[in-house]
Amino acid sequence: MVNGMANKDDDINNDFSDTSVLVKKRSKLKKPPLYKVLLLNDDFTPMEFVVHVLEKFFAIGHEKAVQIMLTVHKKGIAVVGVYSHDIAETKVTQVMDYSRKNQHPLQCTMEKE
Ligand code: TYC
Repeated sequence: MVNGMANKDDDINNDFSDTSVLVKKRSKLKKPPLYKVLLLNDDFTPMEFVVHVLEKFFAIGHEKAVQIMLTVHKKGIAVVGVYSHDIAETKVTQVMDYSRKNQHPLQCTMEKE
């Protein structure tokens, strides 16, 4: 109360003693899309090099790296990680550049989840 006068809003608007229900609006913010980074098999890249790549660029431990490499070797392709667009793009570029530098034909791609 100011100057001995009641603010009309206190009575009219700031009063939830009626039967109204407050419903929280659903957020309209969308989650950013995620991208799978995929490793492809070929007949020439050494198995040890693929394991090394998985350890170096994807922070995957040795045993898990061997397991993923063998999945690609047997099935032709495997997901090695899921990331935001820019991180996935960076991983693909790092693998492709490093493989080319070491003269291996290893292929890495990304696709929207
Ligand atoms: N197939 C390869 C070999 O027999 C090994 C390999 C595994 C290559 C996974 C690529 O993404 C790959 N040497």
